[in-house]
Amino acid sequence: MTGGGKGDLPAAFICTHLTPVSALFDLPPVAPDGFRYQPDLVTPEEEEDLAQRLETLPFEPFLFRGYEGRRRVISFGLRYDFNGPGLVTAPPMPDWLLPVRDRAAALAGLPGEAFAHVLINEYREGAPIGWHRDRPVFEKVVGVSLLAQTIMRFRRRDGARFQRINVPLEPRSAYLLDGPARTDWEHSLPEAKARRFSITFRNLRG
Ligand SMILES: O=C(O)CCC(=O)C(=O)O
Repeated sequence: MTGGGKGDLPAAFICTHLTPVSALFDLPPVAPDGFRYQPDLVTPEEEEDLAQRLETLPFEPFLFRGYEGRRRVISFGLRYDFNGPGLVTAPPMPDWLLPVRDRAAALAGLPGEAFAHVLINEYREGAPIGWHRDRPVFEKVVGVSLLAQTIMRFRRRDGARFQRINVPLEPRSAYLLDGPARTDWEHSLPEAKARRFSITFRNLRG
């Protein structure tokens, strides 16, 4: 790394190593603690290639205890079944996902193989994801965004009110949910304005 100003630093470094401006001026935080953002985890060429491969997968509607969500999903490695058994075995991760998995794992400070589970979400226009925290059986989550921009909304109860933070997610970026961002805050996404895929990797809590 060259010794230039802050503009030379990768965004992920800035997020973790510099005092946020919000802390200096008593502004609301820009992201919950434990959230990390990495722009351009994949190149535009990789995004196109991944999107073409994802098109061919047999996505199914997300089912949650009799409720059918508008997003469609597919899992590899392990699958979390919300309709009874919980964690079950899923088909192995395809080879073409492994380079992205390894980069996602590096963002979480993990070896690639630690991400034993991937859930791929397909949001067609109008499909949201509601308020939730990921299942406690999982530890860290890294999500890779493809095709469309969205906003990750966070909320945390603060007495009778909610504290809220919105974080934009750009296509080809990745985010890490760890620490309080993972366990204290719920997250959701608004209805998609255009088709978006997210590739979300998770490791098992030790
Ligand atoms: O699409 C996203 O990036 C969010 C995915 C998510 O929250 C989940 O799969 O639980």
